[in-house]
Amino acid sequence: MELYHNSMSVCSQKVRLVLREKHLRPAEHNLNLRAGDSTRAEYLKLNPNGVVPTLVDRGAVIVESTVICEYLEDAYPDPPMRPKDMVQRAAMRIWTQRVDTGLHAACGVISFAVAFRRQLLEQPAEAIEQYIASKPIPEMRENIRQTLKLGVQAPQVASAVKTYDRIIGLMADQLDHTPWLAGNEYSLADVALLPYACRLEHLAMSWMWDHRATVARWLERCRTRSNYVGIADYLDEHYLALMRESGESARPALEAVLGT
Ligand SMILES: N[C@@H](CCC(=O)N[C@@H](CS)C(=O)NCC(=O)O)C(=O)O
Repeated sequence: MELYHNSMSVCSQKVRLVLREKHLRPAEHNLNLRAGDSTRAEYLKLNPNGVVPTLVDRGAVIVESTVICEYLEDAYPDPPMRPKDMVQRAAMRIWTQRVDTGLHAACGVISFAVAFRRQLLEQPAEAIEQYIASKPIPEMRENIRQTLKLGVQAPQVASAVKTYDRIIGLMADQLDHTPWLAGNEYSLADVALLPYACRLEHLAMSWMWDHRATVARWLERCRTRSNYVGIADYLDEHYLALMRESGESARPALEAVLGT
């Protein structure tokens, strides 16, 4: 089994949480996204969107982190990470869908506008253009262009912060009643949301759940599980410092979006 991933990428963290839960240790290819590793011709043959993660197992290439997690659950069902109860299983899939249809894009916009744009702005104009042009997904190119120019004042940022806030609100509504997002069992729903909560924490944005205590407690519960090494063992101090510092300076603008 081989995993193409990146240390701090949220989608890679999600897959590594599942791998560690199931005690699977694939050969790892840690791609440097800033150096363009994910858009090189060889890698595009595996993942035409030029993104991580990609799993190769028994000769099969699997892309899309949610699909990879479900594949791992089917192929390596022990320990189970889907609730036994059909209704809770449906609830689990609503959570993973929320990530795929809104939260992931919101996370990308916020992370780039607040922190990662600073890395790109250090590059010469030609290298910046080359980096943007190498992205196969048009929406990604447009978001990078806008947030590079306008930072947290880009229109995409306000809507991304609102998306995040709405989903954290939904998490709190659920976690007020059950310990885990899909009900009483830890599942792929918790795995799907955890990297996105950690990302906000790294960006010094945990103020978003200051008034939602059950979300903070859920996060602590997730962190005490042994599979959390799928995130913890890959944290990069340099990135963490950049995210924390830029998140602290962006806080007033981000809070203003929510009127707090
Ligand atoms: N829907 C995809 C999204 C993958 C994605 O956007 N991955 C990001 C990292 S989390 C990436 O590779 N971005 C390329 C870049 O930042 O250059 C999935 O869930 O696998």
